[in-house]
Amino acid sequence: MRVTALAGEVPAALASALAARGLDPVRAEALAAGGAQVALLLEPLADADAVPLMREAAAAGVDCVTGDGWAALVGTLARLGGLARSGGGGPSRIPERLSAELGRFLSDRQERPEAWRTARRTIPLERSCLVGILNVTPDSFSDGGAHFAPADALAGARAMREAGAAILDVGGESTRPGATAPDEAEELRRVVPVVRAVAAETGLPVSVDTRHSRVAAAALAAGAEIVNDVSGLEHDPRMAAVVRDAGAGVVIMHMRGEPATMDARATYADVAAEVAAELAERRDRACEAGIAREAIVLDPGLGFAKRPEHNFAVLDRLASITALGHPVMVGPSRKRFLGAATGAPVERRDAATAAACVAARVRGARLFRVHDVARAREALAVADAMLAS
Ligand code: PMM
Repeated sequence: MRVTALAGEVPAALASALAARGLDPVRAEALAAGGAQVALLLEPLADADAVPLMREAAAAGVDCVTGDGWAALVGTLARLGGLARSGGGGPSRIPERLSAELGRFLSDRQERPEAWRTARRTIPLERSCLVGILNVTPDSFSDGGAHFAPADALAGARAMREAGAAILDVGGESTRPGATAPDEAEELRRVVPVVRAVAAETGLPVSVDTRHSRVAAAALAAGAEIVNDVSGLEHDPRMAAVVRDAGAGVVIMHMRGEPATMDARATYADVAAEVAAELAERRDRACEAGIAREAIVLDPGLGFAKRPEHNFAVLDRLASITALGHPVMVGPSRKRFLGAATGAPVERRDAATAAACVAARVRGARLFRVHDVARAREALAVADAMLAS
């Protein structure tokens, strides 16, 4: 059974109003957080668990609606905490596994990940963190060929650093829908020299965008410190061990199937809940493989096995993913769903990209993978200033 957050809330406004009236800021924050309304979904729910859950929820002051194999709970964090503690297996209490899952959900949700641990440093995330895209591919959908030669890649990396990128993401495989993958030797040949030069010359943390453990291992040895795996560590069974052994940071992104076939798998009944649940499973497997929790960033995979309406729903309900307690990255840059909303062709989607980044920032994302770093950074500076207030 999995517990999924259905919506976020904004206790910060109440905390700041209380602090402005003289309450100790730490107490104001605790009070505001405890009083915030939270909606969540328990699924799948065994029939036998529904009755004790409804009874204990009523006793704890939590609203509970149940259906065929699921329950939705709405209540303040303080009351949901009380419900989680009512476990213990006695006849009048909720079953132990239910209270344990609920307790785990509430403690994940309380995590405020303000930093990301990589193989070489800790990257602060109090403010928006811009991840510049360096695709060393001849055929990426939006910048194909622009950085294909190593000298061009280095010039692009320097320009992105000047524009405010805090991380550079080097990829040698185009993952656009329907793309055919290069063989591993070709991917290695494209990526490794660029990673080595960019890491040495810019001093910025470099991530390698790959689904292949051999490419990841070679890039990490050449100076990369993060693995950005669009398959969420599913494609290559050796990838998790490579990340663990290097102590690398890792982006676990959501996708279904393979880039060549993923569009056929864009079917969801409740996209935000399903993406969050599938990411949570991949996160759990990564932790079981020995990857440190502080090394993991989650990404909903905008444009991967998602139709335009799915991408907008996931952005709006990013709370389902931020509630898992990891920093969240989004990569809306120049993607088709932005064209669906604006009518703009791929070469004129940077304003829409910046708008999508701001929307995601307001919903809790901290890392933004973009082509036009300067434009996104300017837009996010406004969102950062607003949220810091
Ligand atoms: N999108 C692309 C490639 N890699 N990685 C992460 N973490 N998130 C993304 O959204 C993502 C990615 C495809 O876009 P591109 O061809 O412009 O790089």
